[in-house]
Amino acid sequence: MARKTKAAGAAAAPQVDATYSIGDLAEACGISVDTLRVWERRSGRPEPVRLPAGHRRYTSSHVRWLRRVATALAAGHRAGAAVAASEEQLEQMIASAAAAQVPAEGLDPFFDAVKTYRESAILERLWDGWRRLGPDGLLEHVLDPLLVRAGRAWADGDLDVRHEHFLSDAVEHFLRAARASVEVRKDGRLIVLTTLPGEMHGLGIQMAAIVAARTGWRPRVLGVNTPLDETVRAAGETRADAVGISISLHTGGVESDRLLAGLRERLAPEVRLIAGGSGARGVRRGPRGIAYATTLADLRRILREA
Ligand code: B12
Repeated sequence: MARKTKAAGAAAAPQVDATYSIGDLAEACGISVDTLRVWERRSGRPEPVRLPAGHRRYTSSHVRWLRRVATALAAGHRAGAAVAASEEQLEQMIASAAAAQVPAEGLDPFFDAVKTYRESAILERLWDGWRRLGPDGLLEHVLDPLLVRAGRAWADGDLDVRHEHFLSDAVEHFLRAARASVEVRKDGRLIVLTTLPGEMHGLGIQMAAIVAARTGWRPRVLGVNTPLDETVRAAGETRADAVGISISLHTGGVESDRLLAGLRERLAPEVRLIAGGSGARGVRRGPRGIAYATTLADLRRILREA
């Protein structure tokens, strides 16, 4: 991964894609216009760009920033603190919510194993968690915080790209093996799992596939970065009942909303479209006809009720 670019709670230069009215911004972030106005009055953020005629406009970086504020709120942080936070602090707020769930023995042994390239130690530890905490507990209380912390450690320079790639590969290895160990009902309903074009984060769909299989559904995983038409064709060919899309913090935003809306339009109306992942978080009002799953527990509920 490369270093982060600057995100914006402040106004961007007027010539930079300043295309959102406050209503558009509210719609894109799932935060009401009234709330946005209160925040701006109290803290000066989001600071709009002023057009020559005096109109206030917002940019896609405002959208991205506000969605992360919404994520921090969803994790239980106060609005005043989240809105005033620097980008780094906001990341920490989001990450600390997951870290609070970490089991007593902590995550350090994973990082020791990563830095010494001991894949078997990582896998043994994950299988041990699978047995002790159960699949749902392992996914939620170990893997989720582990990956959040890995992202944090990378951003802080405590984990190098090679180590982070090594960890991702070991986790993927584990998730595939774990899914193979779950008995899949032959008559279960079918869900196609993939990511949008441009999205390379694929561990979310591997996790969602385990949850689906354990809920009695048959998962079909297409991997990452799938063109919309290919996803639509796969859904038709498998006669899928649902399509699940994972959206990372990196790609979540207006463009992924646009792609999701396009996918919704092209899928047969009876096929459910479910979006999950931290990039889909905080969106309370995304494009129509899409169920947003903030957590794997949400996915379980949606699949059981479907
Ligand atoms: C591993 C990783 C990678 C790996 C992915 C490998 C792989 N096989 O997937 C690689 C190296 C490819 C990668 C690349 C990049 N990454 Co990266 N990556 C991560 C890391 C550490 C983990 C991602 C992950 O798998 N998380 C676990 C997922 C599953 O968690 P989740 O999204 O919260 O989802 C949960 C639920 O919502 C649910 N869920 C997930 N999916 C779904 C789907 C459905 C249908 C449902 C119902 C539920 C559901 O399950 C999860 C568990 O509860 C994160 C750190 C983090 N905080 O996530 C950074 C992170 C996402 N990456 C980041 C960045 C910047 C990048 C790059 C831009 C770096 C670069 N310049 O190359 C690229 C972008 C690639 C791209 N175009 O997508 C940033 C994004 C920051 C931001 N806010 O924009 C993060 C947050 C790291 C950080 N702290 O800065 N990355």
